[in-house]
Amino acid sequence: MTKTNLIEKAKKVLNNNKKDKGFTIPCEGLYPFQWNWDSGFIAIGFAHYDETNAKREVEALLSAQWENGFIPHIIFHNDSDTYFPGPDFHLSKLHPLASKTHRTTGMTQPPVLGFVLKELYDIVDNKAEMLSFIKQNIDKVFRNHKHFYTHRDPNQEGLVYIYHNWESGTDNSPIWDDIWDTMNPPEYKFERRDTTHVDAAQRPSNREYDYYLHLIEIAKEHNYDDGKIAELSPFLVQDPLFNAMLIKSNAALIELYRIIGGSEDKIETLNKWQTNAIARFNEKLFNKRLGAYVHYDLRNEKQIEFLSSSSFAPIFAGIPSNERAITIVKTMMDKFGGDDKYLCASFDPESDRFNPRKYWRGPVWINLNWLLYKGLKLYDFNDEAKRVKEDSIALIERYGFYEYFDSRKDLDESVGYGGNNFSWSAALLLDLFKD
Ligand code: 9WN
Repeated sequence: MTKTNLIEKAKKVLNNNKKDKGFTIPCEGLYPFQWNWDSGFIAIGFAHYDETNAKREVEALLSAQWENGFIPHIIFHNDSDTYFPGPDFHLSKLHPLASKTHRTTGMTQPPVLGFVLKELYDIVDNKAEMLSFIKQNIDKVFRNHKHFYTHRDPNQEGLVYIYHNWESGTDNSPIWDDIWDTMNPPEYKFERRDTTHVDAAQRPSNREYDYYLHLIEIAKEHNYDDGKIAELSPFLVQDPLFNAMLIKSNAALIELYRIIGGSEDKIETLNKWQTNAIARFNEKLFNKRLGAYVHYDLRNEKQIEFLSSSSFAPIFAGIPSNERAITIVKTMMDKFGGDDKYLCASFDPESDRFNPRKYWRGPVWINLNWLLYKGLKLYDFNDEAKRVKEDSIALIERYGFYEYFDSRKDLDESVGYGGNNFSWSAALLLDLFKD
């Protein structure tokens, strides 16, 4: 397929997934609502050819922001019975400060909006118009960060926690397996919808869903109160991907406030958060033996010693020193980057927990590749960046706009898995082509 054809196809995927209310679904059937970090990546894609849609995407997400600054992970703008669990399970209204206009979940996702605003500004030609849009919305993102640092950092150490694997965005990563072992939830009766769209072998198991639902039940019992969740949730994790997204977004807000002018107090606050966050991140989340960053289990007070694509994501936010970045990239290339593999598997291909077909237990995801590509360029690893970019394009060109892909090369079958016509694969391909 020529580059032009691929670009036209990508736009078609995005346009078809766009809904009248201004938001874009990740893909038909499997994910029929608005998802938080998906929308950020989708807005970047739209910015390359339709600025209005890029702005509407961000506005649709922010329209459901809670009164305390929290931005939820799913916005149920519409009804649909093709997804479980829906709004009646999540019941966001239990929280006194939840959105009064939108039904949402009571959890969030990696906070990409800050750096997405900066990307939109960098991409478009009409900077003045985009800056006026950013001016109208930037304080909402600042309030969101304030919420994180006030309510999700119980030890006031600069790193925020997630209380659910769905908040990480890397839902069934083997990283969580040891946490599941500390829990014993009931066997819930529920009807899975995802496995009516996608082969069950590519999705989490029913038992895993019990854990997922149980964590929500605990949060609901306490009306989604952050303090109670910090005290009681068996899942309390400082995630390197999540915190790297927040740090990158802090940096973007600082730059944007500087361009706008007149918000010295906010810049000062952001700088304080940023200095603490980066120092603590490097101290607490780096694992020397593995040569990369890892997750920290805050409930059980220990590092979770496994490599995943999240282990390398901090390069996107400029978190490691140049010296440490060399170590991290070496780990990535040695373990994930052999000639027989596409970069970058979502989990350590050398681990016995690796499963190349199952969701976040091994497959390649385009959004993580995009973050790694940008991070590699930031540190001048230009050959490695080129490799990640070429692998991402090759996978989509050969197999289609899938949700995730097998990292093993030369298989005699399609290696595109999960949902097809997946929005962020299309959106980020547009961005990779423009770069
Ligand atoms: C739960 C929408 C989302 C992505 C996540 C991905 C998957 C949902 C699910 O789909 O998660 O949020 O039901 O499996 O893991 O990263 O945002 O595309």
